Amino acid sequence: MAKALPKPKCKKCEEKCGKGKTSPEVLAQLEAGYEKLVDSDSPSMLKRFLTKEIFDKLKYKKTSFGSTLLDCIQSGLENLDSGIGVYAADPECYQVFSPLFDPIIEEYHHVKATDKQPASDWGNAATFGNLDPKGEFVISTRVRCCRTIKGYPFNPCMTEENYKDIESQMQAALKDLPGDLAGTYNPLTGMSKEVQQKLIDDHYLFKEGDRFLQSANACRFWPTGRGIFFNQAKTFLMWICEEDHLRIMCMQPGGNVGETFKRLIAAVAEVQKKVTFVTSERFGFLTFCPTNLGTTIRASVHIKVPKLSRDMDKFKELAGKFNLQIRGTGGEHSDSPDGVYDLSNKRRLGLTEYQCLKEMYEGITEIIKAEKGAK
Ligand code: ADP
Ligand code: DAR
Repeated sequence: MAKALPKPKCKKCEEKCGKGKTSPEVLAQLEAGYEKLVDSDSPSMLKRFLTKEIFDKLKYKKTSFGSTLLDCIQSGLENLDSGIGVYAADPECYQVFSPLFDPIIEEYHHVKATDKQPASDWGNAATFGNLDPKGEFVISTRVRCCRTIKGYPFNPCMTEENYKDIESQMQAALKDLPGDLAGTYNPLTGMSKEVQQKLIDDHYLFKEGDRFLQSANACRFWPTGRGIFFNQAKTFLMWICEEDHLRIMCMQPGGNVGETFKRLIAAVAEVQKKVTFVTSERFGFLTFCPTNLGTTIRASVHIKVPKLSRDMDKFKELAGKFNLQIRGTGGEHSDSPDGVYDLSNKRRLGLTEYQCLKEMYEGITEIIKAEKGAK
């Protein structure tokens, strides 16, 4: 596991950091929320894996940051339509609340709790060509990864100072990047609503007000410390302090996965010269959400599959066969009005960066074959 980060100075966390049991107020919220969850038909992994035995075992526990079980599950308690329903409120949560996190991680990433994350291996990006040279199906390609910066807790335990410090550290780190990586940092503070909405509509910027993140206390002090860096061509972008401290991504029109991935490899190599990331032997790169642990890579295409998407149950089954996840084109929890879908690798832990890309590349190749052959 990563070395314990310095204790946070935020008031909220200091209140919680007090020794001794979880406060009566938190316990009452936990009991009431858990009862509602058990009585619900929530599809979340939280509902499936938080048995009464595990709940009773974890409800009094606290991390050295003062995070409680409630801090980890309140998003899933408040949003019963969650798919997962849990976040690690700080890096220690994966250990302190492992009876809940471990089965979720094992099922989501198809790994065993005893597995160790393989060493980073980005492989040779040139192995991947263009998925759709004729441009019949693939509209655009994006590859992203997440990073936690050493010395800072996760969103729910961050102070306003923490947000400002990360933002200024990254502004300095992103100045004078070489070649086509050079670009500008655009803080959300002071950004006009029109500019912000255009960046969101063009799929560059994260949405605001995600209810799952809000319930997880990941949006405090908004928009302080939040922003987006992009190069001139907007083929290399970085989100600062959205769900994770950093989201590093490359994207471009068309299906040239190799080119997109090659640029991301170069971008990560430049950033890591200036910023120290938090990693763990078991989980690789640590992230706020357990679905992003390990390589943290999500490689996606926006793809036109009008025939396959006529029968969504069959489409989901086919995508699942290749460990692909289907999303709407407006990002997570969005739908697809026009038969265009966001297809990406689902697994990120227990395999290397190269293997994530390979799983996506081979899966999308099969999806295109199936779309061509569909009636
Ligand atoms: P994340 O990949 O970090 O989980 P989301 O799924 O929320 O982020 O997507 C964030 C934004 O990235 C959304 O606007 C989404 O449309 C855009 N996006 C994701 N994949 C692609 C892609 N292949 N082409 C274009 N935009 C994409
Ligand atoms: N709201 C969470 C999201 C799960 C994965 N996506 C992330 N981390 N952005 C859910 O349980 O649906």
